[in-house]
Amino acid sequence: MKRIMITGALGQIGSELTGKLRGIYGAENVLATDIRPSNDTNGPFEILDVTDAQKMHDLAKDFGADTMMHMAALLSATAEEKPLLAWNLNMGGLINALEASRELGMQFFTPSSIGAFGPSTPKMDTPQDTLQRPTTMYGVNKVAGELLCDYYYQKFGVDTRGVRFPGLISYVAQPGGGTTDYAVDIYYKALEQGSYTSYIDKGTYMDMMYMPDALQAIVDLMEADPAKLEHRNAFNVTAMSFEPEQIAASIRKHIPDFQMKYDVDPARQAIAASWPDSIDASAAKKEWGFKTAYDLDAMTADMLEKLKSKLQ
Ligand code: AKB
Repeated sequence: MKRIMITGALGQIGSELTGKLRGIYGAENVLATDIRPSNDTNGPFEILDVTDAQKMHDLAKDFGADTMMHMAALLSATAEEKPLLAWNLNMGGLINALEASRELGMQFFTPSSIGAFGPSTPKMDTPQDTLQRPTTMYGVNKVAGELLCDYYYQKFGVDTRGVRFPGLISYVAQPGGGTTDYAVDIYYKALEQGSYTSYIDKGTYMDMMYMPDALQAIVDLMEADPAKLEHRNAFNVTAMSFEPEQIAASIRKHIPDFQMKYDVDPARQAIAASWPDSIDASAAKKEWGFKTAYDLDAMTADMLEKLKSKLQ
C-alpha cells in the first residue's frame, strides 16, 4: 500500500486528487499539505510552504511517505505577472520536493504543461519529443522542471514521472491564474447569466481535458511498469482541442440561448497563441495505456449537470 504526500492539496488538481487517492489507497495513507489551512477532516492534513525544504522533508519522513505528488505551483498568467515569485515558488518548491524524494527514496510525480512548448514548436499534433523554447516564465519553469526531474532519475535513480497537462476543466475547484481558465468559467456563467465574455479570442485552439480523466492519468502513470517507460518527464496527454466558438456550440446543445461575447485580454491571448493547437499523446498511449473517457460534448453534459446542482 502506498503512503502518499501531496503538496498544493487545496489547488485545482490537488483538491480532487487527494480524494481520489484516499479512495484508492485509504484516507490514512494520503497526507494532504497546503500553504492555506483546511477544514477537510477526511484525512491527515498539514500546513506547508513548499519553499521550506526542512519542513517538507520532516513531514514526509514523519508520515513515512513513499510517494511525493508535488502539485503546488503558480499558473501561467500569474507567473507572467509575477515572474520572480514564479521562479522562486515553482523552481524552489520543485527542487525541495525532489531533494526530499532523493533523501527518503520516494517515487515522485509533478505535472508539466502544454506551457512547456513555445512559438517555434510544431503547432499541430505536437510530438512528444520536439523543440521546447517557451516564451513565458511558466514555460521556462516547466521545461527546467522536466529536465530537473529527468536529471534526478538519471543521476540519483529517483523514480520521477510526469505529464504535460492541457487545460483542466472541473466543477469542483476553480483554477486561478491560468490561461485556459476561460473553459471552466464559461460553464459557471452559462448557468448563472446565460452569456460569457471570453478573454481568449475566437479561433484560438488549445488542448483540454476533463478532471476525472486527468486524475486517472496520474494514477495510471504512477502504477505503470517502469520497464515500459521510455519517457518519464513529461508525457503529452490530451483529450480534446477546441476554440471558444466550439465550447459555446457545445453549451448551446443544453442552453440554446447562450450568448458568447469577446473582450480579448492581450496578455493571456499572447500566452495562448504561443502554445500548440493540438498535441500528440501517442507515447503516453503506447508506454502506459493512457486513455480518456470524455470528449467535449460528454464533458459539457456532465459539467452542466454537476454545476447545476452545485449552484442551487
Ligand atoms: C494554465 O493555463 O496556466 C494551465 C496550464 C495549461 O498549464 N491550465
